[in-house]
Amino acid sequence: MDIRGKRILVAGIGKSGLAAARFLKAREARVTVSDARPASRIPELTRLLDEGIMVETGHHGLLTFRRQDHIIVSPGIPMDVPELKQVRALGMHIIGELELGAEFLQGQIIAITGSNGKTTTTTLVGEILKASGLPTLVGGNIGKPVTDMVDSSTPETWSVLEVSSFQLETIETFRPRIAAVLNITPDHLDRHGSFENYAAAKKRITENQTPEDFLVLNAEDEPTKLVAAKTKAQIYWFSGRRQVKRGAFVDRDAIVFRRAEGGAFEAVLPLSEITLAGAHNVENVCAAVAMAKLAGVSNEVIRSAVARFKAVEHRLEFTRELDGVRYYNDSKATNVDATVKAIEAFTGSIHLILGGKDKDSNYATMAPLLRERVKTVITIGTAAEKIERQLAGVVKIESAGTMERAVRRAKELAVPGDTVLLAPACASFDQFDSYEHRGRVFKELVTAL
Ligand code: UMA
Repeated sequence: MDIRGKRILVAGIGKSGLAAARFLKAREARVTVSDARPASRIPELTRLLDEGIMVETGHHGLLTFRRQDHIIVSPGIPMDVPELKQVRALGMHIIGELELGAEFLQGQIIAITGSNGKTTTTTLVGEILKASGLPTLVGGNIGKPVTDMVDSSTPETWSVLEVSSFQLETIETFRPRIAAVLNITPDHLDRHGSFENYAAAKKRITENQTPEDFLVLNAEDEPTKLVAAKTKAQIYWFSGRRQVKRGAFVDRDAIVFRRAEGGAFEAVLPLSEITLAGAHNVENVCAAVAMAKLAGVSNEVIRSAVARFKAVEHRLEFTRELDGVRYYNDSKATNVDATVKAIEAFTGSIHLILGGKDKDSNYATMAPLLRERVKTVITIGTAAEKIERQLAGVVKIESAGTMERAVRRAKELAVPGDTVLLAPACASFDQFDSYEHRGRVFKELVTAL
């Protein structure tokens, strides 16, 4: 994309917007940023103006949008915002921050998407590649905008990117050398409108791949398997349960890799060396093994990097044991499927903190599992009423409202041997800045008990 001297609007002044605006300014574009938040809630405002970036706050102005050569959208802004819809109808060039950054990244890209497990898998692949000595950068939806990675990249770099459905909605040429879809389960239905639209956005990860590229797919997840029909890339599978034609899978008590259909298995690592809890994490490790093998990493390096790898913060993170009760922070469980996976990681006696901002989710699907393994559901946030309605009669439910009350109540209810689990199945934005903020508050409250 031609940047120098162009009028470019960046919509949204969050992490992505700030990074994109500065990236464009450094390349001599005439940059404007536009954010629906009022000026008083944008701490970076004065600094942006000092840097020569024009700022629009409090609304998105149609005129501002129309005056541009290009528009860069932050992932959190839906394409059906009226101003974007209108300029799109006029044929204006609109891309996301991921597309912009990826166009300028040097080296090769590994891109990982999925409803759950993205962050753990992305981090793990990054650790394995680093351990093998390859120049590696890790970023994307994980919290580091891609435009922020460009200056550190070289032709030898492997950039391991976590990519979300929001980011994939606004790609054009994004082409990973290795792409992976871990799973597709209902999430963000409030934004995408339907499961089909959400799955379609995820599938776009492979739309520019060629036969030289690789696509790693979950053999156990039906919606993910359908992506195979959409690709020109070479498909490798992963499975935590059975043999796959080619790819990484669990064979008795080890993860093995088979490079070619009908070929021999190579033992990569014993399951006993995986420190992460839960069957879903065995799947994540299988996916990471497949990607690392395709990037050319040796079995020894993969094995030792996996053995060293500890849970990422806020993903089934062990927080504390107090009076025989174990507390876990899975604040990243922002949808029903992630919460199901978190519950499945324990055998029973769980006090589960559920709730936050609803995303059009159906909590009733958890009923059988809750009956089997959960002693109490403690609700928080604006979704509480819906959760209580959908789960009435399934399990004992207590309404706590806030995290503080929820943690206190969980401590009162739990007896030695029980588990207190924050796995809220909702977004955090009704009470917190982010799921990280929510997880930190939970951990502080638990530590203070
Ligand atoms: N805004 C507007 N107009 C709107 C809506 C929002 O101006 O109509 C403004 C907001 O006022 C705010 C800004 O846009 O100032 C926020 O932009 P954003 O929501 O895109 O947030 P960023 O801070 O740029 O963070 C984004 C990702 N956020 C989302 O996709 C919602 C981060 O993923 C990501 O780490 C970051 O870019 C860097 O790449 C977070 C996330 O929740 C972790 N992702 C979802 C998920 O994982 O489920 C997809």
